[in-house]
This record gives sequence, structure tokens and C-alpha cells, in this order.
Amino acid sequence: MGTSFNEQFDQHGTWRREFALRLKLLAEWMKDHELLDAAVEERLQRLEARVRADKVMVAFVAEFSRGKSELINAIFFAGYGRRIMPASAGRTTMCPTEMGYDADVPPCLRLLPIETRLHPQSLMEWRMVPEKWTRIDLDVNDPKQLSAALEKVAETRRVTQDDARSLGFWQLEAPEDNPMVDAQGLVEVPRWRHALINIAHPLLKQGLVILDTPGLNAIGAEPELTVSLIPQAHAIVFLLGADTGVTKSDLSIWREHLVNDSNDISTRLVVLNKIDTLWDALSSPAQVQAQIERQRASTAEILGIPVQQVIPVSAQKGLVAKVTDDAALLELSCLPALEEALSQGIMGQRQKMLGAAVFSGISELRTEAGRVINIRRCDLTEQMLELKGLQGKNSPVIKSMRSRISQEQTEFDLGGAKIHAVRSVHLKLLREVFSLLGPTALKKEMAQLTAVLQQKGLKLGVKRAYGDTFEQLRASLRKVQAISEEIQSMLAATFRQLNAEHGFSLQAPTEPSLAGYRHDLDLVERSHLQYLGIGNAFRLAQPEFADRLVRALSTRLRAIHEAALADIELWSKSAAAQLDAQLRERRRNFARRLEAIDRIQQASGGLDDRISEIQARGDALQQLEAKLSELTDYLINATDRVRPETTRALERV
Ligand SMILES: Nc1nc2c(ncn2[C@@H]2O[C@H](COP(=O)(O)OP(=O)(O)OP(=O)(O)O)[C@@H](O)[C@H]2O)c(=O)[nH]1
Ligand SMILES: [Mg+2]
Repeated sequence: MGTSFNEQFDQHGTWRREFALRLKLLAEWMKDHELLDAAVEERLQRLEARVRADKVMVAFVAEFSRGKSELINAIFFAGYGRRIMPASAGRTTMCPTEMGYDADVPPCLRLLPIETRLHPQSLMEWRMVPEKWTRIDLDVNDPKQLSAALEKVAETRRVTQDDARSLGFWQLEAPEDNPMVDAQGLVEVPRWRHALINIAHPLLKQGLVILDTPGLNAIGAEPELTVSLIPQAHAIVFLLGADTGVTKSDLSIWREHLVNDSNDISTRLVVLNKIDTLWDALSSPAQVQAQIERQRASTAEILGIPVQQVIPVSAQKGLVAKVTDDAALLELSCLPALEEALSQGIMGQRQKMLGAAVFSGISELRTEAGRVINIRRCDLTEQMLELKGLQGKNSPVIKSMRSRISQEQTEFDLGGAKIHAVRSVHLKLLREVFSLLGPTALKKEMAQLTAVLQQKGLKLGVKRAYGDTFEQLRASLRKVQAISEEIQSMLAATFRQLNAEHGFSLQAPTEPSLAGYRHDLDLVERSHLQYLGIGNAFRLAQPEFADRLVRALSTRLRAIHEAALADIELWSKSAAAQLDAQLRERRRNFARRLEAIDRIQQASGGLDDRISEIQARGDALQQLEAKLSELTDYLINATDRVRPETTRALERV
């Protein structure tokens, strides 16, 4: 049997910690040897932060009572020896529940009251206001207290139909989804809107985030779940009952939330849960197995996914087996097979992505540091030639050499004006980029969209309203791309000129491609249209709803814009840092040459000493280069295990 999800995640965690440490050491070493310019330092910091904080979110989505919470208990929390997340017949989990670990917060359960729905702020914004959440401290060493506290996620309240409507749980347009009305005319709604569980569980500590969602149309009532949290999960586990197969409501959840042409089907795992209900004394194990296989095949066909991605299990028996340490029952529950698929699929993919990022980051860093070493080497060669030329020469020759260098130095310092001019054009263009993708422009765009969505009857149609907004956003990205290209060609021309004039080896870095961000925009647009297309558009009739939806949208767009800006910033920083490094090395070079000549003039035999000094510096440089290769090789090789086959194959060519 392969490694379990827990073990695989553990290994990944160890790898990440070790890797982050090595990156830190590399940064220190580079700093000690003055190889760390501002851009390289930022590159290293980003890489380290990414490796350290790499979060993996696994979302569990299904119709109510399919066993989501039970499966979470079985896979992740069996070690507590009991049921931790409430799981019971009927509707249980009433609010989306996120489990993760944040070292800055004590172990606790935080609950956001459902009334926050009456305000326009998005879930993301509420996360920034901790005082609005009800906090319950958790004692992780007391599983009983833990599970009692987590019962809160199942709490409900009774409210009038009007209140239920304002909270988004009562729709005249879709009465079949409305909750039951009791004798007093009240309806039951969740007490909480969202729950955050912070515990130092080993997997959560290593960056796993688990999202348990409530079944039924509760998903639709929280747009952020559909347009943000679920689409951003790295993997989604969709549960069905093995006895019922794909029911009509299962299918609508699958279609509404889990597939659209932009989703990567390979990150979806479908679980046929409760296979134990098929175990019966009158059927042979082979007959039961055949029945399960039939369900698998038809499920795969209906959902349009490969049959290998449909995995039969019994969450409940798996949990019992782990708690009672019953190996035979665990095998029967098929839980290990699911864990393996989960670890292979999710972790494998995640590691590949991380490995690829590390690989390209380190390769770029190596090029940048290699360039500085090269400059130093050229300077040494030049100095060597210069000094060798002085061998056997008398003092007037040496003196005139000194004044020549001194003059060169003055000329070089005067040449700074041109560099300054290029920098100010560069900055001006960058400011333009920042205003195109900055918060003010986005706010304006979002205000327009809200206004259109709130128009009575929405004459132009939702699709058109989104289409217009996204066309604007795409146009801004295209404009930014064009400005970046302009900056790049300006830098390239100036660098070429400086190289010719001063013998520099500057190379303007290629501007970042924004295609990935354009693609992200497409995905966000599609997820919104899909959400509104399937029976949720009527919700727009409520003005607060449109406002909330647009706020959720704007949070995501801001993240995309910020990431694009960060790429552009790093790019222009690395161009500027290259120039700085070259100027710094050149100034230092002048100083060294002058100093060498002064010493030759002062002492007899000084020339030979200087020549051997330069030789020694050349040797030290060679060692520095070898050490840089060694350190970066190690990091690149460490990602080798997790790097996609294709990148490796390409390198071999
Ligand atoms: N027989 C059997 N029962 C199961 C299995 N998995 C879960 N159950 C039971 O099914 C019921 C519902 O399970 P939950 O985990 O609460 O279901 P859920 O999908 O989280 O439901 P909501 O929270 O309401 O959305 C509970 O009574 C579980 O004990 C299983 O593999 N076999
Ligand atoms: Mg549940």
C-alpha cells in the first residue's frame, strides 16, 4: 500500500521546512559576499515565503447528510479517538467551516454571526474584523471539549419569514428550496455565517486547510463560497451515497459548483460513501463488490469523469476502524485507497507547482548573481593587463597612467545624467501601470457594475453587465502589458548604449507576461456568470445581494491586480538593481586601480605584490563562483523530485 495522505503531507512539510532554511542560508551567504542586490533579495524572500506558507485547501462539497463531516473526521481527526466534527442524520453542518492553523492566534473556534449578511461587507472583509466574531477557546488536549465546542457549527435560530428573506434563506422565486415553516410561522436558519477553526493539528500546522461545507442550497446563499472559496480550493472532494448514486440534487450541486469548462477535472475526487450500507448478510462479498463497481461506472459516466476518480468508501466504518485500531475493518472501509488517491492527486500536483516555482526562481537568481561575478572577473582581467603593462616602466609613465584613470573616473561620474534621465522615464511609466491596476481604478469599475446589477429588471442582462466590466479589466491589463513592453525596449536600448560606452554587460530582463492574469480574469468572470446563470440571478433583486456579490468579486480582482503589480515591480527592480550593481562595481574598480598605482609608486616591488594580489582575488572569485553553483545546485536538485517531468526533459535537451 502507498503512503497515506497524512504521511505524504508530512513529507512535503519536512521538505518545505528544510528548503526554506536553505534559502535563508543562501541569502545570508550572498549578503556576506555582496551578491545580494535588492531584486535578488526580494526574489529570495518571496520564494521563502511561498515555500513556508504554502497552503493547500481541500474542500468537501455535497448534498446534506452524504457524510462530508464524517469523512473529515475519518481522514484527519481519527487520532483524537472520537468524532470531532459534528456528523449526524439530517442537516448538521449549518455554516461553512474552515479548519486551519495560524500560529498568531490561540487555538479557538471563531464564528461569524449570520446577521452580518445584512451588511454589504464580503467574507474576506469580515475576516479582518476579529471583534465581530464570537470566539471560543479550544483545548486540543481534551477531545471531548473540542468536539463539544465544534457542535456550534450546527446551531440554528428561528426567525420570521421576512428576516429569513433578508438573510438570503427565503426566496419567493425558488420556493422549493425554502426551509419549513413551523406552527408559529417561523423558519429555521443557521445561527452562524462562517466558522474558522484554528488548531495546531499536525497537518494543519503544515499548511493544510480543510473546508467543510453545509449541504443543500446553503452553498448558493453564500456567493463567496461559490465564486471564491470553492474555485480556489486545490482539491475538491464531492460525496455521493453509494446506495443512491447520483440523485437529481447531487447532480445540480455538481453542475452548479464543481464543473465548468475552466475547472480542472483532475482535482476533483468523487466519493461513493456509505458502502457499508450495501454489505448485507444475504449477498456474497463478490456480489457486493459487483454492485459497487456498477455504481462507480454509472457515476463516472453521469458526471463525465474517469472511473478511477470515483472512489467507494465507508467513512463511518473507516473512522470506527481507526479509533478501535481494527485493521480488517479499515481495509473493508476502503479509506486507505481514498487517502492514497488524495495524496497522490493533490499533493503531487501541489509539489509540482511549488517545485516549478522554486526552480525558475533559483535559476533566475543564479543568472543575476552570475552576472555580478562576471563583472568582477572582467574588471580583474583588465586590471591585470593594466598592471602587466606597467612592468619595467619608469615613474613618469606610471604617473601618467594614474592621471588617465583619474580622468576616466571623472568622465564616468559625469555620465550619470543620462542614467538619471532613463530612470525618471521608467518611473513615470511605472506610475501609469500602478494607476491602471491600482485600487482607485478598480473601485470605480466595481461601483459601475453594482449600479448596473441593481437596475430594476436589469435590462441589459447580467452577462452583458459582467462582459462590459471584464472587457474594461482586460483592456487595462493589455495596456499594462503594452507599457511594460515599452519600458523593456527603452531599457534594452539604453543598456546597449551603456554597454558600448562603458564595456558593461547589462541585459534588460524580459517583461513579465500577464497572460496568466488575463486567464485568471476569465475564470473569475465565468464562475460569476455560472453562479448567476443557474437559478441565482433572481437574488439580484435584493440590492444588498448585488452589493455583497460585487464586494466578493472585488476582493478577488484586487488579489489578481496586486499579484500582477508585484511581478512588474520585481521585474523593474531587477533591471534597476542590475544597473546599480554595474555602477557600484565600476566605481569600486576605479578606486582599486588608483589605489594599486599609489601603492606601486610608494614601494619598490609594489607592482609584483599588486599582480599577485589580483591573482589571489581571481582565485577567490573562482571559489565564490563554485560555491554559488554548489549552493544553488543543491536547491535545484532538491526540487528535482517534485519538478514536472517535462521541465526536466527540456533541460536535458
Ligand atoms: N452507514 C454509514 N453512515 C454514514 C457514513 N458516513 C456518514 N454516515 C452517517 O451519515 C450521517 C450524515 O453524515 P454527516 O457527516 O453529518 O453528513 P454531511 O454531509 O456532513 O451533512 P451536512 O453537514 O448536513 O451537510 C451521519 O449520521 C453519519 O454518521 C458511512 O460511511 N456509512
Ligand atoms: Mg456536515
